[in-house]
Amino acid sequence: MKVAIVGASGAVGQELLRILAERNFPIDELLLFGSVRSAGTKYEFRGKEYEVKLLQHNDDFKGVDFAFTSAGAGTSKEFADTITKYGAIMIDNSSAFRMNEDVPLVVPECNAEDALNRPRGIIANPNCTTIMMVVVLKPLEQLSHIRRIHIASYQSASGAGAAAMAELQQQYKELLETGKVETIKKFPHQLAYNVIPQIDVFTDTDYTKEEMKMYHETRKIMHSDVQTSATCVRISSLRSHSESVWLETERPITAEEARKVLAAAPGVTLVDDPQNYVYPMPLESAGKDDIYVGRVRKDLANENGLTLWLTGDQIRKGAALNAVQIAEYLVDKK
Ligand code: 2RA
Repeated sequence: MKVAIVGASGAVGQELLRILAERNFPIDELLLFGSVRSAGTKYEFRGKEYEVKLLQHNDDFKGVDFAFTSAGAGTSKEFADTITKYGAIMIDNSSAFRMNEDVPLVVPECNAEDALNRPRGIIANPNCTTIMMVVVLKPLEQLSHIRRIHIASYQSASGAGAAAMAELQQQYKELLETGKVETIKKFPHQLAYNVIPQIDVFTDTDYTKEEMKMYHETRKIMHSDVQTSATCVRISSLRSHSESVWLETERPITAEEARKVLAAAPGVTLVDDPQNYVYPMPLESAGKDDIYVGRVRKDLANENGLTLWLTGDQIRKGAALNAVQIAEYLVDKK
């Protein structure tokens, strides 16, 4: 396979390199692309050095089988035709095409087969908070249709990229050294010792874009009429997002039933022994592939309700790993 990574220097681009190597993805030729800023940077992959090329409108994508793009929605929109012109399958991590009718939005554990119908040669990777949640919802939906979901998310600095992680660390350093935070660029407020109830910009629904992504993307991936209401919050953990999820099903399902299907579900690890202080936490899910779920219990405020807590590494399953799993599914289908 000839594989390209667009946005190779970013947090997701770097994780893609690690995951492709770890999973032994069949690569004969690897091309790395980036902006003027990252062009010329060298990275090692399976013992060989690769230099990042400047992304341009030319024939660089001729012969490419899979192009993993993670350089922002603007770049994806501008370069989609250039990337797919010679038949490369573009697996796009940005929000550029997620809700387009002619672009499938895929989480392999939920709707892998949607990836087979891609009229534009583009497959969209959903937003991280959505991916993590639908992996857990899918086995529950098979027990009984999920009608409604309420979510509060607890999102790490890493969701805003490598520079945001560095900014959080810098803020703690400044607090220790001077007692005052000087560096606030990536977040609207100081994040160190704080929580910020805003991720992305507000829309005219009074929900943020991140929260609206959870509404629309969940319906598209699950082929469902489910109603979703989310509050997405940035917390000062470094890596791995968490979500508190309340769901209402058509028939009541017990916590035991839910635990049983979750324990058997692909991509999910059940960590649910609260009496012994055992539940998922971001420090433990960071760097791991699965979505960890626990605190599974009946919703005391709703007869048909169930509530649970999940955490997952959003750079891995929430982005790079999901993209590679889509490509693996397509390689298997060939
Ligand atoms: C964040 N992953 O945490 C989100 C952006 N989609 O910022």
